[in-house]
Amino acid sequence: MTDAVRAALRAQRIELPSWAFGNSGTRFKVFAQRGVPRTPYEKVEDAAQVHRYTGVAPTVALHIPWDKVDDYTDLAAFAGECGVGLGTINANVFQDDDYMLGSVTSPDPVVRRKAVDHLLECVEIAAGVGVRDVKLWFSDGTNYPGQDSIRARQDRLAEALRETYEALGEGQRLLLEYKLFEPAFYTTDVPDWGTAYAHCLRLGPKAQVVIDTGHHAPGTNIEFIVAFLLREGKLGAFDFNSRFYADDDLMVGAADPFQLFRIMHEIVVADALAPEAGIAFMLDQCHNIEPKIPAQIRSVMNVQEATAKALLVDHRALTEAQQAGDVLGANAVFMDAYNTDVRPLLAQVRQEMGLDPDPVAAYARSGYADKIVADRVGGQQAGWGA
Ligand code: PSV
Ligand code: MN
Ligand code: MN
Repeated sequence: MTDAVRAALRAQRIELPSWAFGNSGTRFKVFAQRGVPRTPYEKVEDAAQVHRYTGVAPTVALHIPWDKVDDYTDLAAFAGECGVGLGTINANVFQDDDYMLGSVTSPDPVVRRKAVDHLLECVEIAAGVGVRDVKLWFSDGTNYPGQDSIRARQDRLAEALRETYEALGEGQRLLLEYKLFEPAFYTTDVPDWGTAYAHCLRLGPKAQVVIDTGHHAPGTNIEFIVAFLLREGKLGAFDFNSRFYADDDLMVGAADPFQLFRIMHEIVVADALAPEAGIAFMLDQCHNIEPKIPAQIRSVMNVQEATAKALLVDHRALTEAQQAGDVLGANAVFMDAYNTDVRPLLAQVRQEMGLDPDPVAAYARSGYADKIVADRVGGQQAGWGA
């Protein structure tokens, strides 16, 4: 059993967000850190450090235009030299004055055209560097009852998604991310998994839903959503992070490691962990007060720990207890796995991969943090505060 568990952990893949490496903050203050990347190339370099010490984070997601470069093929080649590859292309139609009343759902057709053109540009960028996924999140919505027609906005959304979907190449996917609220406070045009699911279903097989773990009402049973979407073949990806209150973007597994375990359990039960299963496990986080590279390393480790625990669930015993109606027995099997200390197992997995068993310590010893402080003067913001 542990051979299979260790093999699954060695094969696991977690994608890093380029924006986690830049300065970020809240709407109150961005605390600048020294040595942060000044260019997308430097973000890729930092992401490569995370992969170097964890061995399971070989791709870095880009956010356009935060990571706009003249030549994406060149950036992809540079990433290759650093030992990583480019991952999901994230569209950004939420930081332009034109989008005050929405992007693809704006009442203004000129604004809608501009937004869809950006989505098409993202599809093209992805295709140009052989990337499978284009991820769409819309800040679109309204602040006041009566401000705009809820129905008309759904029609405009469907139209924009259709045009983008039609542009996808062979093997490409459109990933639609939902979020309950913010920045819109009354209605949001893609507020929940049901809305995202319904649009993806209409679009076709290349459209799938993204679950950002920070995008739900408090108390939402996210693992139920995971189970449902997996069963329907409509779960495309995760944006992992954790939250105490709203969309906090804290390190995954920091606020609620038990929830992360429950999510990973549904993944394991559905046999959806391996990269071939097609679920992209991405981080979507901001490190406002903590050092960014170690925070990404810690986040990857947190996902690995939850995954290892999920892989250790005794499924035979669990099924037996479930079928016997043994409520407490089933729960005990589940909790036994959760309460296992998997850190020695993961240390062993890392050694089998030729890595240091302690990625955080290995990175700290490397001197990279001092080097970037010395080399890089004047970091750029991740985009949120820009
Ligand atoms: C929106 O809150 C979101 O989760 C989307 O995924 C954006 O692309 C991302 O944050 C940027 O951090
Ligand atoms: Mn997200
Ligand atoms: Mn978010």
